Amino acid sequence: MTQAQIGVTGLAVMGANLARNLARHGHVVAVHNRSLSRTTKLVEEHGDEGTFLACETPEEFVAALERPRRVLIMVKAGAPTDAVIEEFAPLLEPGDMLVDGGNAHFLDTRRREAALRERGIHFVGTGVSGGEEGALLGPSIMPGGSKESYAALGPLLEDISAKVDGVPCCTHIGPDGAGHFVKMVHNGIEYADMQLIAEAYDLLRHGTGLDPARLADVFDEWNRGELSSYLIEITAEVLRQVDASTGRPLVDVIADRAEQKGTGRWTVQIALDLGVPVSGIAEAVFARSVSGHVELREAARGLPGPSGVTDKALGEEFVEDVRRALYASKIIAYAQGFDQIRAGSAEYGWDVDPGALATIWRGGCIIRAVFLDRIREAYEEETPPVTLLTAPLFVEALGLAQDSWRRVVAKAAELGIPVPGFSTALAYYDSLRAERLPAALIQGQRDFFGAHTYRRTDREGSFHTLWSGDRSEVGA
Ligand code: NBP
Repeated sequence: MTQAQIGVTGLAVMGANLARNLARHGHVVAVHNRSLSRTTKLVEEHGDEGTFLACETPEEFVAALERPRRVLIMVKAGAPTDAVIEEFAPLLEPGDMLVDGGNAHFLDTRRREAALRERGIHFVGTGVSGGEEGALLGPSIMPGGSKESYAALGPLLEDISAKVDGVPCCTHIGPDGAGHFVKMVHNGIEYADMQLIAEAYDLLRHGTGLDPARLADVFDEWNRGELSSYLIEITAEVLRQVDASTGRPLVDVIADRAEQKGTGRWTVQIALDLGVPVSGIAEAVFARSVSGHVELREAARGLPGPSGVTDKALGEEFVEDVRRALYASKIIAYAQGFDQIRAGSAEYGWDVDPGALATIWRGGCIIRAVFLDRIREAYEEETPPVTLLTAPLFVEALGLAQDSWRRVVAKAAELGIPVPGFSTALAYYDSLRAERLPAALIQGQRDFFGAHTYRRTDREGSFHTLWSGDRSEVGA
């Protein structure tokens, strides 16, 4: 009887497309779904793309797999994943692999991995990026879990992943929750990137009065340079789209309330726990929430602002300023995201290789961009930079962009156009390069009201000023 090299359970859009991708690459794939209709539909519609073994029950599904068994779970993240694990784990044997390709929280993945390890089962929390199309044609894949499981699973996953310059967009990220952690940060960076592009659009649309069709040309042009990326490419597509029912640009008809599924929020929550300033991602998450606060926005709509939002005097030079400001802000967002990955890796002992990560994000995923090659190069230097900002090629890029960046943020403030992403990126840049920060004053305030003590620049130790006494200083 033919045995399947891998099984996929959960055949909604992502699971079905991954199963098809595997089958199209010549792998025999066992397929299963809680409700049989999805299994039947997949085989009826795409059965000719490869060899699928359609299974009605978990028992039949497990029996169809060669050993060690590889089971890819593609169900809704959260309780459904636990339900599926509980259903399948008792049917598996030591050495088998349960791969969770859903968008799980990495702490859940750590919990599940530890519990299944006790039972001898490898649990492989795997980030998958690229949406439905990526799942079918080649996603970027970020598997965590044991090295042993990667040896058995990696070749299959590399096979179906996107390829850039012949290199698969899939690599072993690190133990337990590492894969889902980096996928979470990937999504956080995606939020920041999208927000920055949206701000660039807003500045050009409302600052200079360019219409969406003309702006589509601007983004197309940008897509031919250092900003070249999937997100810039689709921005041009969206801006060029005309609404069939009204004849207006589609972007003017879409309600301006951005939704979110939660991975951006997780990124920020975890960054707060790790003490990593990911202000670009945080502003992007908050900007989405501001957009959704309809009552607040309606209540505040009449508040005073500048008399006009359009400055017709702004021409091609401003367009170039915005392009440079976007590139500089993007460098900051990615630097912050990679910093969070470094902090997470240190906290959980994962030993994540940031250069390898930049390599597998070059294709397949939503943030795929030429820019990722620059990040890969930065980490390939003999002495990798502490922050991407100090990698020589980014020092040069930021140096070239910074005048434009400042002009754009100042102009946005003058015109009353909100640019939280651009502004926070510039503030982060200036904070890191500052000789002295006003944190010294904050330490003085803390010592004043709470005797929290402070350190001095000229001596070791902690000190306290007797604020309500004679204001002399004592050692703490
Ligand atoms: P959904 O997230 O919409 O999940 C639907 C699937 O989960 C169906 O197969 C459904 O079975 C199954 N399911 C549920 Br709901 N509860 C279950 C339970 N208790 N037991 C067994 N199966 C259960 O599917 P998706 O959009 O294909 O995404 C799958 C995973 O991939 C998610 O974790 C998602 O976050 C992640 N992801 C999605 C994307 C994307 O672009 N959509 C990208 C990357 C990752 P049923 O048919 O019987 O209801």
